[in-house]
Amino acid sequence: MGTAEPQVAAAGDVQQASIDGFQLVIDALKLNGIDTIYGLPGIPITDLTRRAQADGIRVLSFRHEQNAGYAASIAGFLTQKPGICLTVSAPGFLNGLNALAHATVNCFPMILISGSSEREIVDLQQGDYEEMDQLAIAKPVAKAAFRVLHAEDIGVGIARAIRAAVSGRPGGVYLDLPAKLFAQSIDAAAGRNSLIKVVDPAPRQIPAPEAVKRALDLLKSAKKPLIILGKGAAYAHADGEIRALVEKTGIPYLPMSMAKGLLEDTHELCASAARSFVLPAADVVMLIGARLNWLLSHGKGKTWGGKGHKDWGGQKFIQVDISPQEADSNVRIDAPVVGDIASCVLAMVAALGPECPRPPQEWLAAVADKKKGNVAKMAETLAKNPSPMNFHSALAVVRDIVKANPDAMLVNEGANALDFTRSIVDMYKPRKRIDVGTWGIMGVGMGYCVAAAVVTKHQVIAVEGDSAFGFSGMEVETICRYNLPVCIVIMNNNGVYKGTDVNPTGGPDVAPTVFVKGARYDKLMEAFGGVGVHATTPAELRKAMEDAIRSRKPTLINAVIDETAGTESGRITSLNPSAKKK
Ligand code: ADP
Ligand code: TZD
Ligand code: MG
Repeated sequence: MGTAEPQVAAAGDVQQASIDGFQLVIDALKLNGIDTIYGLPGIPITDLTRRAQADGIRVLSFRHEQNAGYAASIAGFLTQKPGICLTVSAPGFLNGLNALAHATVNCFPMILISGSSEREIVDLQQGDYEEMDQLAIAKPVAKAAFRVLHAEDIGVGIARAIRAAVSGRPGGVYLDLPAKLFAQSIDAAAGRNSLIKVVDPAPRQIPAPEAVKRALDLLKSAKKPLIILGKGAAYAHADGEIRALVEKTGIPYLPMSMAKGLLEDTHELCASAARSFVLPAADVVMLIGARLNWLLSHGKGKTWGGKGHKDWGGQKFIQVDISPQEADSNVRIDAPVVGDIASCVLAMVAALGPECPRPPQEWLAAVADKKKGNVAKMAETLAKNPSPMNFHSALAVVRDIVKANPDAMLVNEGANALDFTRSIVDMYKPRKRIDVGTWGIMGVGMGYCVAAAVVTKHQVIAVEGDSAFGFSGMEVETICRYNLPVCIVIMNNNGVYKGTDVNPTGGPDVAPTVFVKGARYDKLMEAFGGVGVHATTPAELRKAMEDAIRSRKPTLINAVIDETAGTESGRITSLNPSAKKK
């Protein structure tokens, strides 16, 4: 093992070339254009990582499988090809499983490939090395799950995994490869012939003309129309079509977090700064690649102008989505348009015709007015320079840096560190902002940084809460090892939400939300040869970020933030049961 050449076995007098399971897996991935694996080696996949690297696949090794998995999931989002995460059995598999679930929940195409132990021992529960029925455990959180037992089925297994990950609504797929499979050898010609190059894995899905007409009739009847763009719209790479729809109709739009930059946040029709005005005021809302889940208050309640917690606000909804089951999941969808976003939006733009009616002037003026007021208020707050630095004064710097570097990828996680960044830092290009996603999950940070740098080759800027960073912090070694152009800014407020809680008993343990005061995360970066900077003022932060971008060196800036500055749970305090009672 360990060589890429097919082994030569004697069969009577005839010399027959054979190929093993390792090689078939590598060849099947390469045949389908997979050029990168995010993983962590060990039994039984160590040789798979070595031989994949020897065969020209980029194999990126992480310090924990969860981070490799998050990297794979976001690579899938950015490229529309399944991101591959490779792990060992039981514990490695379980570490990767979180990311697999995350990919499924966020509609990102990803394949978790895990080695597994011997089937006959696992199934009789006889206590194999790292014994676990991984396939059964993966199923509930995966879009699909497959196991391959015979080398001649590797081609089919990988083809099915790829198709399941990227077709229709994308998601996470689990592929179980038992240890014995890798060592199986079969005839080389037959083996190569068994591989499948997947044709058109994510076929266009053209919407029904009557669905398009129904949607446009409703849209044209609106007095206060609104478009909401979600990360499905960002994923679809239909940037030109979406811009054409917005600009042709002249309808104000609201980007969800990862749809920011699909059109530049400074676009005159962007209603982000008037969110709490447009949601309850709108009469017809067109959702494009966005679900009416908790992030949109389920399409009802006070956010939408409903009287009570669960009351309908009176809006009519159009929903453009690839999943035919998404409509009516929370409120009535009056006009579902099922298809891929590029085809749907293209069909709508074509059907609008040349003289498309514009929304009433009063609506546009009301939105513009609200925006102006809120933008002015924010500008006032951002202009302040308090000591110690707070989220606003630090993020005013990040905002300028991103504006000057619109191609940079922005990774963002935390609570206050997330919410303030989302509202303060404008994005100018599609798919540049990647964050905690549908679950509001902490721990995606460093995995996302690695994948974003590797996939896009652009500068990566990560704005991290100090708690959020801790979930994947050890991957700074990975970032240094691969010498990636990543600049991590830690909004260090000494804890979860803030650093000021006290232990009510007066005992020696600090409160559960509080960390070591004045921690020097910058030193962590220096341990691996990266650049560490301790920044206590906006000027120091600005210089450090500019240096990082100029040098493209792995950099970690410990930005000291006023420990009283945050609020409990950031913007979602209302979801916190105890806070709600108060
Ligand atoms: P957000 O969190 O930004 O609101 P969601 O993740 O809730 O976005 O919604 C994304 C939606 O986009 C999902 O319902 C998914 O089915 C849909 N989607 C993903 N890719 C496509 C595509 N290529 N075409 C159409 N819909 C898509
Ligand atoms: N664990 C996981 C995996 N995801 C989570 N979202 C949480 C725990 C709970 N949680 C949040 O929702 S935000 C957060 C936690 C632990 C951290 C907030 O602290 P921070 O950000 O330092 O990252 P701020 O700026 O101090 O608010
Ligand atoms: Mg914090």
